[in-house]
Amino acid sequence: MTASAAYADPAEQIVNGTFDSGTDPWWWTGNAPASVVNGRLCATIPAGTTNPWDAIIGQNGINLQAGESYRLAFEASATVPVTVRANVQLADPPYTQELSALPALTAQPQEFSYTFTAAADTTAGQVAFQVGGSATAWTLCLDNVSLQGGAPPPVYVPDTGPRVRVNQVGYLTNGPKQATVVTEATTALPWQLRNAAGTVVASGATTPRGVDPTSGQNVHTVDFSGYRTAGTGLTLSADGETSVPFDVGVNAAYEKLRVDALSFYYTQRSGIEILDSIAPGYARKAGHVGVAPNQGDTDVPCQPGVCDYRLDVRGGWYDAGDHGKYVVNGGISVYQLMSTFERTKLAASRADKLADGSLRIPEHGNKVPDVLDEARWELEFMLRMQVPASKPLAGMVHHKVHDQAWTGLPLDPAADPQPRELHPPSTAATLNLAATAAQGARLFQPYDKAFAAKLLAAARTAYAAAVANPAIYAPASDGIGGGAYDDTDVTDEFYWAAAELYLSTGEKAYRDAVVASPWHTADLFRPEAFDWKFTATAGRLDLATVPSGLPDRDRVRKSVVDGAQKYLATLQASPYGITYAPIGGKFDWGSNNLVLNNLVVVATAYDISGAAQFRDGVAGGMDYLLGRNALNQSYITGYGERASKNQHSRMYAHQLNPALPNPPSGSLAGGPNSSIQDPVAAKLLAGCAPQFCYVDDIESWSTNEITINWNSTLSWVASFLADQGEGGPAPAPVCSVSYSKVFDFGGAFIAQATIRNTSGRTLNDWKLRFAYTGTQKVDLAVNGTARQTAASVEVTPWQSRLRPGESTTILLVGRVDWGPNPAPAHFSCG
Ligand code: 9MR
Repeated sequence: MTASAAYADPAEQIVNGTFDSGTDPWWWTGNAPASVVNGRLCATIPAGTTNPWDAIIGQNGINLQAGESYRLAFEASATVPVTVRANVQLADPPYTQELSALPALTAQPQEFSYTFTAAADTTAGQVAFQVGGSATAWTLCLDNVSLQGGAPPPVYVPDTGPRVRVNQVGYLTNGPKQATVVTEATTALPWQLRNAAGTVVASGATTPRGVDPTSGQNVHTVDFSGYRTAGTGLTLSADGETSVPFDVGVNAAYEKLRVDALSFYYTQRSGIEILDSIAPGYARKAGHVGVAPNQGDTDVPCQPGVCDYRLDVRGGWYDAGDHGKYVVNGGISVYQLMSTFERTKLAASRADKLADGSLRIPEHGNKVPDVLDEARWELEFMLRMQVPASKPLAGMVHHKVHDQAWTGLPLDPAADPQPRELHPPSTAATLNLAATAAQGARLFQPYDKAFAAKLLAAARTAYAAAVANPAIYAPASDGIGGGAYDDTDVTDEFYWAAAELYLSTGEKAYRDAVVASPWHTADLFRPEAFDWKFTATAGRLDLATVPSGLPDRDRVRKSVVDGAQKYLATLQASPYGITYAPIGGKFDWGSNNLVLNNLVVVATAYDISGAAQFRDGVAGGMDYLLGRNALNQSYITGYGERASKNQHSRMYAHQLNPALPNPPSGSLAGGPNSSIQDPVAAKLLAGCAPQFCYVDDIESWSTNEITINWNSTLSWVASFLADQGEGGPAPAPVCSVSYSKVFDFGGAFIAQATIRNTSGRTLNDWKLRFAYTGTQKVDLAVNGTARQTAASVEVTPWQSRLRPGESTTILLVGRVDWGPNPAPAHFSCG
């Protein structure tokens, strides 16, 4: 029997040779942009290149076996007659050719086919149409590309480790403790929990849950919430399998994650040298500061025909694994960083953990909370993207700035030689600036009045410009050299921007816009609560939590609690504890971010209601991201035994160059994506059940990227969880406070706070603490002394001893710089 007779049906080695599922996994050189036209892949080939390989359309990852015979077939046409090369070769040096055919293309599509016998084994082969060397420009179209022969491409089987799936970091001592067992069994199985010494410390029976639709697996769940002893190195066993080790008592891990997830932004910064002393192992030169070979971002022209000016748009964060900077995605990201901070004023939380000096960033010692310093890095960039006053579309905001063509991996930002271009203004980008600059205005006021004023002015201008230009949409087609971030419905961005402007200014016009928006009363708690494209929920959450005079604020608050109930029900119905159940069942790009944003709603419901089920839901919801899933994968670098570490990035490209680092600890991978748009995922994961549509490979940009808007969600949730200690019943408040204004005129006010001791014990030498959410400043207290640092007020009452049930009243005399003067949202005594 000859080798080739071993395979009865010739195997197809090409993925998507018919272009029925778009262009992936095909690639092309930057000078030959390609797209699917009438079902064929058509590429514009430039004039004036020299060599055939100066313009290529190709597919990598081709397996070839020595001695096997193969047939390459395709249909091709060219708008000018041209002879090109059709090669089957190694994808990397020395590019050894197994076949190099010379098809003569004509305007009429023709079929070509060639056979050859492979001389060597490889898993890194390539089919390459080398189409450079023409004096004139022309268009190539390809269809039905096929390479048949050899063994069927190997079926990728992920290493999923033990079939008992746990949160690989561990569980809050007093929190919920759930695990999942993948098993054929249909009846309950015994489980055992062992401590590090191997002693069984708890046991019970699993609950069969049937076939889980997100994984296709038959699964059982284990609930060991009753075990409440802190420890490290515990394991859970069932059905003859033992989980990876984990801890009980993980508050410190969430404290670390809060800092790591937020410190991710420093190494993503553009326009500043990254110092090894701050981010060990991540030092690099400042990117895109106008030093060759960079071509920006200090003096960037528009795309041809878009504008006649140039802007200095240095700074900000690189969006993701690419070097693009997008106002739309920057908006939701900076919103969540500022919201992480604002929550410290609105709920029981540890403001000190986000204070000056808390993160790994350079701006220590300036008395500004580090999370706000980091947010400012992006806000300053977004301000620079606003169209100058004297220009057409003044006040609108350019959608994005990025490279003219896609660059390869790895690439240090400072070494990026591509021209940078400003893309047209969009209503969505303009409203992203309006929303976040308005939000920033109230938060920065206590630290930097001039910056706050600048933000507020920019927000007002942007909002007015968006009202005047309500339908300038960023098109989906604008995705060359950077992401499109396209959006053709900006009613949600209008709602969000109006909400932030109203909360910061209290002005009727913005309130009217909020109330008139259909989003104000809609049930916007969809299967995915929000993301960069759907931002109405961000407005809703802030209207629910930031104090204001909104007439129906109670209804708004209740809507958040009701929405959270839905995510909780989804989580409870999922044997993997997933909060996300998309309509149609397919997981979207960045599904981990959607899981987390749903948890933001659940966490906010806890802050509003104090109902423990919501806090437990957030803790339980994190289990999925930290390893309780079908792949036994922690999606956060540095957290858990089997954590993602090869996320798609030009900077953290250790997988491609061992001299480069992996992504920093606390980097969230985008996660399972049913559409597997990138070549690696398309090839390895075809036909995947949603949870299996993920691979920790640097080239899998559609399942495994890092992104500023994903880490912002992680930061928010990690910060919430870190504030929850080890779970369990929240400590009962020591006092109740009723706060009201007794005089309010022309910016001056007198407020009265009556504090009642609701604890069963006498308070001695106690203090009252709260934070203002507006621009209030207390000058003087009556019946006590008041000390205000930024927005935080600490009152030492003259009545230093307060018996159970006893009350005391303190008057606060102060003023507001601008904006409304709402009562603080949260008080604490002790
Ligand atoms: O996160 C974005 C996702 O929702 C979109 O479906 C996808 C395709 O448009 O783009 C994602 O954003 C990418 C952006 O376009 C470019 N930078 C990397 C982003 C994350 O993959």
